[in-house]
Amino acid sequence: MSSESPSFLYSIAFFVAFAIPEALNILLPAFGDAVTQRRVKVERAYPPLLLPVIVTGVTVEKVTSSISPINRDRSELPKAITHEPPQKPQIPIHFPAIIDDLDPMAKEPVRVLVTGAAGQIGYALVPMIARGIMLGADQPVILHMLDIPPAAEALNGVKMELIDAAFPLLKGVVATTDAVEGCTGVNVAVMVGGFPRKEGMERKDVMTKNVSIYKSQATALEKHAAPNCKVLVVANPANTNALILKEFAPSIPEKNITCLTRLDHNRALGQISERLSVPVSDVKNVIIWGNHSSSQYPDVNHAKVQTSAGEKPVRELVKNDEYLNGEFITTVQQRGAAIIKARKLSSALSAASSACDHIRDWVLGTPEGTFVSMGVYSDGSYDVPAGLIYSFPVTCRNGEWSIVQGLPIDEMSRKKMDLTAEELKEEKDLAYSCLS
Ligand code: NAX
Repeated sequence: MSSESPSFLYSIAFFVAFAIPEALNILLPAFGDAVTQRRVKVERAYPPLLLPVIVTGVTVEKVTSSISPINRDRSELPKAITHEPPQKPQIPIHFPAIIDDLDPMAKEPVRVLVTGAAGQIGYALVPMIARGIMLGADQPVILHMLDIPPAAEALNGVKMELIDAAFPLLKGVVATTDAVEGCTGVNVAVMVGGFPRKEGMERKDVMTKNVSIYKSQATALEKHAAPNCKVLVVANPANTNALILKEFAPSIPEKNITCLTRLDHNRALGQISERLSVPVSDVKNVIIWGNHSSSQYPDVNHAKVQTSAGEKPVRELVKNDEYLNGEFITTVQQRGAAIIKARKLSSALSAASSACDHIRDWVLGTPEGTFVSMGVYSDGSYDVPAGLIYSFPVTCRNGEWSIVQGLPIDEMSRKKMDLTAEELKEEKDLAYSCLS
């Protein structure tokens, strides 16, 4: 074999790339982990080099993007390579870190539907999704935007702006007024479109309009969305719209239909952060119980703050139960109205951001030891009537939420939780009366 021949050069390359690190891998376990990670990158970049690796007895579990982009939990991410027999525990490799510098767009795009996309929340939400705030900075998306015919021109304007923004993760935009086209193949549906209450309208009239919208969109989603599509209802009355959607899309698992109370949850975190002058990221585990309305119960009894001396209960740090049981609760309950008063428009950027938080945590999981609030189908936990869409504390893992169990509930909380459940029962009855 001449020193210029390709096979000679190939052998040298193989020796430097694998044989030396492999020897060190056996001798120095810590170095071995770094080698393993590096090798994954090399293999993805230069598949022909796999052959000599296999010849030397190394088993390759190829890193692929075949994990369903939705329902993927960080803990499920593949361990990229294992030696046979395994000599030492393998360190799970963070998937995005591996593909980042080689092929950041390797994943299949996820289709995300936003209804009411020409409205003000839609306008704030779609760029967040296209930037990766909802599903991650390495997750390509195709946006489906649905609105009604009178908003078609404005919707097209939003589409033009999305194109002009040249978002690298955005692989396509469907802008339509046809519910079937809008719902076809979607993996995530964020239902923002709805009929707002106008001056002089009875509650029942608004409910009738929204029931009919959610009934027909439920049917379109059930027939045309991707299997296991995750649904988040934002439009008000959010809990009851979600319930109607669930009723008219019986083949969509009830676990996949939720409503947004994360905005209220984030508002509660924000109030505690302001009160204690601590970063909002240091506050966790507030709870919104019940309806996304002024009857909701923002509860700090289980909330904690990260301090230099470890985690401390919010009540211990605030040292003012009168505030926490009074002004704090009404401020969170009335925050939407305060925004309207100040802006002459309802919350949009905070609603859009909270919708991203809701889906992100649902799909990618909540951090260890942290719970968040989601409007979900009640199974009777905490003696909340089963069959309502009620906001509970939840944790998320493997693309599924679970209600946090076993939190002690004091007498004041019980009353407030029952009150908001009562309102939801009335809304449910009203919605059903609109159907008949
Ligand atoms: P906008 O009035 O700005 O936008 C609503 C959009 O929905 C409009 O473009 C309208 O044409 C469209 N629409 C109406 N009927 C539709 C249908 N059948 N199919 C598709 N699109 C339809 O309202 P915006 O400020 O964006 O608020 C949207 C909804 O979010 C409202 O119902 C609002 O009450 C609700 N909110 C819910 C929050 C929550 O935390 N759950 C907080 C923010 C917000 O108040």
